[in-house]
Amino acid sequence: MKQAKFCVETTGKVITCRAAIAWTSNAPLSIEEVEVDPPKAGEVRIKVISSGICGSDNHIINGTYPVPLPAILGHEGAGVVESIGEGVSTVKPGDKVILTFLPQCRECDSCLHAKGNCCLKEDIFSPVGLMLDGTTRFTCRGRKVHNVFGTSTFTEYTVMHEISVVKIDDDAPMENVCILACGFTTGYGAAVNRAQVTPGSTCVVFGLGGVGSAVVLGCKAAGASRIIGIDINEGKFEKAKALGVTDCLNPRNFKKPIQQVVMEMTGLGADFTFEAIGTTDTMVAALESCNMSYGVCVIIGVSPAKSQFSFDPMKLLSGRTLKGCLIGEYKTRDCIPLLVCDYMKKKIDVDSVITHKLPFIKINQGFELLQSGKCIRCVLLF
Ligand code: PAD
Ligand code: ZN
Repeated sequence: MKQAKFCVETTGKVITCRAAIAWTSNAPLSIEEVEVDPPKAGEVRIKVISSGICGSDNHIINGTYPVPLPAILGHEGAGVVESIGEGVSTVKPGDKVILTFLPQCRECDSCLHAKGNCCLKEDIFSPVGLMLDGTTRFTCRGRKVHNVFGTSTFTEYTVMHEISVVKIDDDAPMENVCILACGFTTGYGAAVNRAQVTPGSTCVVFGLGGVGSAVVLGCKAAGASRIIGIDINEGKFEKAKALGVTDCLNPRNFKKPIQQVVMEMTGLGADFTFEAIGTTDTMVAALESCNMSYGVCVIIGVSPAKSQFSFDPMKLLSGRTLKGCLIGEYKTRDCIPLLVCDYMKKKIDVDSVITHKLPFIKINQGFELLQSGKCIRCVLLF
């Protein structure tokens, strides 16, 4: 199979390269040769350098987060711009970029609001898997292949809208910054931005995977004095403690609900709780684990399609706050470059969340590591 090269010779031409295709759910991804069209107006074609495997990719594979298939998954990438379409002004060929699932168009109601970050050009809540003009840039074996969230990083080359492409520092280390496209930023920002964890506070983190680990780092950076980590996989506890968790709990070791255990441990409940798993039961448990009067609960996990969660509204009447957030409430194109700089200045420890690195073609092994709970974050290198 011919390896595509990054050079001006490819500008304006179709690039043939390797990609991992999800033909159906509940099946391994298939490494195939794909054709990647040149970028149209407002689009950017990118050579992918690294990509994390996120819990949300796994939800797509197991069908709890349905997207149109066949598709190229992956939404946590870093790469280099190969070519740009007409009118693109914020990146140029050769620029190092982060490939994020949440655009920042800087024109919509959310983008123009000081706090909103859920750009209305997103394709995550009812995904269509196509570019904004309703077509796709990927073809495999004569069939059109969808993108995922306008990102698609499990491919050697991808095409994205300029509004989802984040230019970063020329010296950024490209192997690790990919997780600033989603997992790290999501967890860290949930603590420092969305919850605004306060010094001396008690925090509870439900789920100690890639996202939950970044929540822990955010709580610690904000000065939390006690961080309770909750996971059914005790294999996660050693790493969690190294990151800053002070107490680890496995709900399966208790007969009573875990929120009751947290109440007993903290007296009146935690100041801040975070759900980084994606089940409605753990969302209710997180809400009920925070202080009835001033506790703040932040939902991060992606729940299965069409699920609903119910709780006694009196839980809020007493003063609790229930929030959710996407990618740590950061406006992606404005804020991710600053996080990359913080990482390069060693102010945030992105590396500690990455436990495994694999060549891209071993992507299914990466998913096995995630599904078996043996990794925190696995990064694929292209
Ligand atoms: P992960 O699989 O690395 O971590 C999930 C963790 O939860 C694992 O350690 C599991 O053992 C643990 N777990 C599973 N079930 C339970 C349970 N019942 N009780 C306690 N622990 C449990 O995934 P991740 O960290 O990449 O992602 C976590 C969630 O965050 C997932 O739902 C993903 O879709 C979501 C997410 N949200 C955003 C956002 O912007 N809101 C971004 C990225 C990921
Ligand atoms: Zn917008």
